[in-house]
Amino acid sequence: MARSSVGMACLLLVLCLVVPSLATVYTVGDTSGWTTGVDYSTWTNGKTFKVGDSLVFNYPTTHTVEEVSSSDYSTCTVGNPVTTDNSGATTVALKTAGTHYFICGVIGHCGNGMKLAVKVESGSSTAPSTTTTTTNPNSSSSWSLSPFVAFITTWVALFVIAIIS
Ligand SMILES: [Cu+2]
Repeated sequence: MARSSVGMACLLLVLCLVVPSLATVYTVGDTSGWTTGVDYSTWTNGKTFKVGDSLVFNYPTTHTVEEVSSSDYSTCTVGNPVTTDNSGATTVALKTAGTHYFICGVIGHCGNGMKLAVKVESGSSTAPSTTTTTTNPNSSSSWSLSPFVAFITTWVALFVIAIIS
């Protein structure tokens, strides 16, 4: 009996450690991908981006993905990127909080809508202040338990198991 309790406790512990680390992967523009004529500010509406999430840009190689400064984003200035890629499938890990700016490096494309600003929140914040927390089918936000909650849950579970056995 004691052995099965320990096994159960270990299983719960593993679950509680794994679940919060599941990060959301966002496909930019969803089925439209990364292209001209899409309003990416509409696409970001209602989405809460957190540190650890990532963006996937899918596009024909006639486009590029460049992370740029906020001023280059505003003015659609190409040729001065922080990072650039033209592989056709670019995954960008959102590693830091703050707003990240992406444009297409092909002249004229940024002006035609290929500009994306993503506001990234630190992973520890659970209550987004401005974004409405409507249920979004595209994001698995229900999985993003904070590590602290997981930690407490784990120890409560262990305590209960200890009492029962
Ligand atoms: Cu382009």
